[in-house]
Amino acid sequence: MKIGHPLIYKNIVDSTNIVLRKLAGSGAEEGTVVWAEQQMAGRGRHGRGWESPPGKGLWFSVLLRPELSLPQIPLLTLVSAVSLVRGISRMTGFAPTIKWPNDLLANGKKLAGILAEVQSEGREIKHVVVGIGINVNHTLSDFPPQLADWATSLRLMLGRPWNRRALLESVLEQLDKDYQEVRQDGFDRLLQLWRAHCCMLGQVVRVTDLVEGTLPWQGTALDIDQNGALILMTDAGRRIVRAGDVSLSAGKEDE
Ligand code: BT5
Repeated sequence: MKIGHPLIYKNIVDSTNIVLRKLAGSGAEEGTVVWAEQQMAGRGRHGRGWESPPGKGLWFSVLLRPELSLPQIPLLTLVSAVSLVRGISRMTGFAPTIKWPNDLLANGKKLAGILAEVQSEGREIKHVVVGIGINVNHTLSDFPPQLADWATSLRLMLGRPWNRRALLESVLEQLDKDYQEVRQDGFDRLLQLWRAHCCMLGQVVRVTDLVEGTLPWQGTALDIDQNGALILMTDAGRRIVRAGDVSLSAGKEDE
């Protein structure tokens, strides 16, 4: 298998994750990628939306059929984030930073997001769809007002537009290399790279735990564990956060 083979292009879809999940159900091969010009119902985590206007970004999904256990699935989000950083920086010379669990940031603003959705039967993983959105050629006025302060694009960061097809190829090549490495040798080396590119380890952060549904924790982001969960040191001791939203400026509302 090779990530990006086949590469299926669509003009308008609801969500590339939904299109690919349907294809996966009818036997699409591992590595299949669906790439769309525009998403009418682009999705973030936990029922949130993802703005996906035509001509501005890369909105695509990758089909994986990994031999992992369910608790390990979040590792695929972390590895994908590393691949995105490497694929983007190879083409543009600019390396975004990673914010646990699924964001790429540039100048503190959101440049890209990842949504991994798993289909399982009992403990058996049928497939994982890894959806990736990268803001490429947006100018400020291309973002809706509620995102203007929080989102950015490669063009805004680097002062020039980028060829989206070439960027897609660079990112898919890196995703393929990194996924093959993980399959052969495990996650260790890529998680070390994740730590090196992460912008929040050692910092005081505020984390809303989306599994526990408790009030936000404040604490120092120590590390990630072997399943990609965030290890946080709070006044009340160590917390392991499996799914959450991190706010970098502790005490301030920025999510
Ligand atoms: C994510 O969720 O960041 C996951 C985004 C995944 C998008 C890709 S595009 C291809 C594939 N098909 C899909 O339908 N989805 C995937 P989360 O961490 O929950 O962040 C969502 C939040 O980001 C929203 O509530 C907004 O505040 C913000 N947001 C929405 N669109 C954005 C954009 N284009 N750029 C930056 N921030 C955005």
